[in-house]
Amino acid sequence: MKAHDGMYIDGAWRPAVGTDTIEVVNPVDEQVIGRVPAGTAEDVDAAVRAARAAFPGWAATPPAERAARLAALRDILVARKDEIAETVTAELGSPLPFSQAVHAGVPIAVAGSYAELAATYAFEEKVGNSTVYQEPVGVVGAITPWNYPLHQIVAKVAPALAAGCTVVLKPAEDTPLTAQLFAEVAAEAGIPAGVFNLVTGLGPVAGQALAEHPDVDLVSFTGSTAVGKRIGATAGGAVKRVALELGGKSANVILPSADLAKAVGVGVANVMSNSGQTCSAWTRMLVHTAQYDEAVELAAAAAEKYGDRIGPVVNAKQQARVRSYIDKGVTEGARLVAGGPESPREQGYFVSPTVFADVTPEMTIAQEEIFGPVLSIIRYEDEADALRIANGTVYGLAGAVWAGGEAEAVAFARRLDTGQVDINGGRFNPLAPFGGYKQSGVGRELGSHGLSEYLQTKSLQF
Ligand code: TXE
Repeated sequence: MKAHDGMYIDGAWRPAVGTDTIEVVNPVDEQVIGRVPAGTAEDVDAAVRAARAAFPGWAATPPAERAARLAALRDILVARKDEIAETVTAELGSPLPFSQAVHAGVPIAVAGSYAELAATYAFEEKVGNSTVYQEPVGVVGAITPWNYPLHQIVAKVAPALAAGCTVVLKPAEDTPLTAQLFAEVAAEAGIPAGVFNLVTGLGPVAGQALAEHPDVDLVSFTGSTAVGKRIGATAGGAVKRVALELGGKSANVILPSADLAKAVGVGVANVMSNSGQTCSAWTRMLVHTAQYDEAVELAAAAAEKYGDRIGPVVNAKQQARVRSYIDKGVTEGARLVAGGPESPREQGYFVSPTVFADVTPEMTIAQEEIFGPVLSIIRYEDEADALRIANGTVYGLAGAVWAGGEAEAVAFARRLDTGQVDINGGRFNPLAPFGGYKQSGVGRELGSHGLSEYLQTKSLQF
C-alpha cells in the first residue's frame, strides 16, 4: 500500500519532526502493509499554526466557493472510490464489497450533502430588529477512530470546512492510510493550503497534544468513552467547544406485533456488519417472552451463516477484548447459541459471529460496549419492561423499534433515551442528525445539526 512518510501541513507533505513510525497491519493476514510517521507535539503545533494562518481567508471565502470546493472533493472521492475501498479493506480488513458500499459510499454521500448545505445554509438571518450571523468557530482539532476510517473523517472535516473553519486531523493509528488518501483528495479538490492538515500519530502523544493545544478552538472527538471523558474535561477547563461521539449499547426492540423473522434477520445483520465495530450497532435484541425461543433460534441460524465472511476485527488487542467479553458472558450465565470465543481462523484477528440467549439486563455483556460481532438477546414481559431495559444503560446513542404499525413503533421510539432510532429497519439518511443522549456523547454529526456544531452565533441589534 502507498504510504506517505510525512505530514500534510500547509498544503504540502512535510517531513515529520521525529523519526518514529507506526506500522500499519492488515488484520486478515497480520502482514505489515505500510508505515507512517508518528507525530509529536511539534508536528501538531506546526499544523495548528498553519490552520490558524489559513483561518481568516477561509472564513471570509463566500459559502458558494466553499461549497464548490466540497463538491470537487466529493467528485474526487467518487473518482477514487475503488482505491478508497481497497485501502480501507487493507488496513481494517472489511470485505471489499462492504468497503465499496459503506466505507466509500457513505462518505461520498456525506461530502455531497455538505457541498449542498454550504451553498444553501442560512449563515445570516433577520430576527426582529437584529441580524444574526453564524460564524465559524475557528481552528478545529479532529480526532477520529478506525471503525469507519473515511466516514469518521468526512463527518467532521466536511461540515467544518462548510462552516468556514480550518482543521487539523489526527486519525486513528490503525487506519492512517485512508487518512493520507483523504489528504490527497483534499489537495486535488483545491482546498487551500492550511485549511486542512493531517498529523498521523499515537493517541496519547499527537492526539493529546492536539486536544490540549491552546490555539485549537474546538475539539471534535469520536472514540472510547474513557478518552472522550478526558478530552471533555480538558476542553471544559479551557472553556473550549467540544463535540464527543462515544460508545453505545443500542437496543433493538421487537414489539409483539412486528414481523419477527424480518426483525431478527435485519437485527443480526446489523450487529455483524463491520464485524460489530459500529458505535450504533443494535447489540441488545429485546424480544417478548412469548416469541423469545423462536427469536433465539432464528438469530442463531442467521449468525451461523455468516461464518468468517464478516471479516476480522481491527487488531489483536480488539480481538482479545471481544473474546474476553464472550468468556465473561459464559461465566455470568448467559447461554451461547452461536459462535464463541474460539477464532474461526488460525491467522488474522477473526471472531466468530456470536449470539447469547438468556441474557439479563444487568450482565456485563448487556451493559458494556463490546465492539465485536456479539449479540445479546434479552427477554421482556411487557412494554414497560422493554422500555426500562432499553433505557437501562449509561449509553443513549441509537436503537431500533419494530412493530406491525408505524405509529406503534414511533410511540415507543419517542420514549427511548437515544439520539437516533430506526423504525422497522430504517434507512441511512446523511442529513439526519447523529449523536448521543447520556454518556454516548455531546453534540451531533451530519446534516445541518452537524454543521451548526462548527458555528458560533453573533447578533447585531438595530
Ligand atoms: O479507542 P481510542 P480504541 C470504543 C470501542 C473500542 C474502544 C477502544 O468500544 O473497543 O473504544 O478503541 C485517539 N488524547 N470505540 O482504543 O483510544 C486515538 O489515537 C487524544 C468506540 O481504538 O479512544 C484515536 O485516534 N486522543 C468508537 C481515537 O482517539 C487520543 C470508535 C480513538 O481511539 C488519546 C472507536 C488521548 N489521550 C472505539 N488516546 C465510536 N464511538 O465509534 C487515544 N486517542
